[in-house]
Amino acid sequence: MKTVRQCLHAEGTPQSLVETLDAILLACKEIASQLHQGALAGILGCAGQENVQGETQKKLDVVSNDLLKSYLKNCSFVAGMASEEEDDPVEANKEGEYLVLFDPLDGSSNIDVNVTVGTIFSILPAKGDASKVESYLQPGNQQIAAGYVVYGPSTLLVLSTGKGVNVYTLHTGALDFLLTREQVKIPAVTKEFAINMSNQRFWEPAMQNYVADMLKGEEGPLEKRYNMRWVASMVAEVHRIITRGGIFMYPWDSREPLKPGKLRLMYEGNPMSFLVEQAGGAASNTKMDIMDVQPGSIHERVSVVLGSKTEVEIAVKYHN
Ligand code: P6P
Repeated sequence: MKTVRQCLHAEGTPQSLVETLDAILLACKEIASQLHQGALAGILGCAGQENVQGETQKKLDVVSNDLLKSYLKNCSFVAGMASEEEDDPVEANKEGEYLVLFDPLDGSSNIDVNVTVGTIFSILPAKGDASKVESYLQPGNQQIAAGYVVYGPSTLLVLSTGKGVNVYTLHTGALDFLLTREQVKIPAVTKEFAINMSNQRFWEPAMQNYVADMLKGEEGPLEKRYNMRWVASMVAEVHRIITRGGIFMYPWDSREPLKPGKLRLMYEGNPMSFLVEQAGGAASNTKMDIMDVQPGSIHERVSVVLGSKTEVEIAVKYHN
């Protein structure tokens, strides 16, 4: 079975990008090892501090963030990085050609209840001074590569450098990710939706109407019986969609009306949209493709509707 390096070289990936991805994966292998020890690693629970989002940091959030920063700083091709857990960008190597943005441990509220979490990463070209926020504010359509590592029953890497999406499984013996699914394609049609229904009364009417029509099943205007999933871990939801299709939504809601949504554009919305589109799916903020959104700040949020292309088009139609 092929390794990540072998696949990347076969795709003609520049060595600088291969090394950058390798640095990310070295960190993720250590994160996987710590996660799978659970309570025995003595790093469950809270770190007793908050991140820039005002969220309580889990010890593993901090450990994961520090691992990624450490490996990426040691990679000469990385000019700088931005993290959900860092207020400001972190400069790495002045001669570097890439910016790496990441959510080191997405869904970390699930760790203490042993539910799947993941690391999400996005790679942009380094333009200008990597210590300046402006260098990072590039739309998602500028991404060179994106991926996630999902720490579930097995640890998987889902990666694209713009030439389709491959899935690799961590071989714990060899401690290497081996190719297990090549050129994954998301079915255009689906019967499975993922949304946090407890927020229903806070959604805008268009989203309320769309979800209500899905719940009407075969007798409703969408003429099919839908099933629902909600893991409360974006990486797990997106991985299910990459694997078998579906639509995932975290829309704007009136609880915090000044925010476009809960999820972050730069290191959640954009990398996941890149992967989903590379696998033949679609990703919208209900008004435009997520990857066309011009970021105004590193930690800005975005409304997310992504997955099976035909279903996303239906959802967007309700909003226009
Ligand atoms: P809620 C995890 O905290 C996260 O950022 C995403 O991974 C997940 O999809 C969402 O928030 C869950 O949010 O409001 O259902 O807890």
